[in-house]
Amino acid sequence: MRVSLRGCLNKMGNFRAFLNITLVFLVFELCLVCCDITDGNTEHLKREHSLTKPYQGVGAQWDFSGSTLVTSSYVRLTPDERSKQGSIWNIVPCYLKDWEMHVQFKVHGSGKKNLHGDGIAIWYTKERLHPGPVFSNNAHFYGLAVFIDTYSNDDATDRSFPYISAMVNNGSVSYDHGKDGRSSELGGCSAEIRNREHDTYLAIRYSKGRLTIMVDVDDRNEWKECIDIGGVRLPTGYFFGASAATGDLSDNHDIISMKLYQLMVEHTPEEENLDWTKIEPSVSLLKSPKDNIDDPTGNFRGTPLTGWKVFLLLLCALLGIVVCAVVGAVVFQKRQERNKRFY
Ligand SMILES: *[C@@H]1O[C@H](CO)[C@@H](O)[C@H](O)[C@H]1NC(C)=O
Ligand SMILES: [Ca+2]
Repeated sequence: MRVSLRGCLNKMGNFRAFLNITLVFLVFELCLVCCDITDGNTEHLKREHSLTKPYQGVGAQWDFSGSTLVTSSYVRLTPDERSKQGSIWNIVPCYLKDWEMHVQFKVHGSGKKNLHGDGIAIWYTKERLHPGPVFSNNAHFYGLAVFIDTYSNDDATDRSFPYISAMVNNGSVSYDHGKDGRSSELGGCSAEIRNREHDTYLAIRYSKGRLTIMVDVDDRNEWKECIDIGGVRLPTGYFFGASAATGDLSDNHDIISMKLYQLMVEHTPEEENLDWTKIEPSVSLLKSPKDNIDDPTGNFRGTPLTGWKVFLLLLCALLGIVVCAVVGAVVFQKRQERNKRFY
């Protein structure tokens, strides 16, 4: 009798170990599934600020101006011809505090090395459809500009082109086209984006005062950091746009897509209560612009653990605990019953 009781208890022990392992796996799988949902990020895509193939019905959300030509597979800001200027502008102002813009683009043409230009600019500005000399847009702009500059206007330059750079302006500074904007740039990097067989991408992330620009131009499906600086202040209520220009030299400047994602980031109540539309575009440069990368005011590196993710993780944990409790209770009850039978 005693022996068989111990045998039974041993079996119960094995069964519990098995159950425990199963449970751990179950909870693990559950968390994986939960996490997958947010990693896809698709639920944060903001259609009203995005431009995607085949561009049907986007006329309600985007203005196309100048030489811009819309086909079903690309939006061509300029053809590979001299003295063309084209732009596209989102009609809907953006009131998101934290966002990430993914731009899929293609710059291509028949020009040989260094005989092509001028490039594309991506904008987040107060004004829209305001023509000027900076990649066909206004030089005294308010807001953020990211330049994909394919032609080196400054002969003395030591950097290799195409060159990607960023600038924040409050209307007081003029982009110096002759110097490729060097005096006003916040940072930049060279990127071989022209006449590539594969697609090229640029990502602009603005969150908690941190501006991060990443490129994916080598067809490896991974972002490479180009610019990452803190202390950047941009208001809400500005407009996204893209523009391009050709001069004596030219290229096809194509936008394939612009996708805006909302980033789920917590803000303090004080931050929430501010009127974000009143913010003056500025950058607090603690050191020289390029050394500004370790500014502690922004903490937005890598994949953020967004509010949504935290919620899902907590939900997973809670589900795990509930499942554990229920199974534990059932096992306990079964065991009590068996024990009763033996005594
Ligand atoms: C605009 O920027 C310039 C230079 O960065 C600065 O001197 C000026 O104070 C700014 N103006 C406002 C209104 O913030
Ligand atoms: Ca240039």
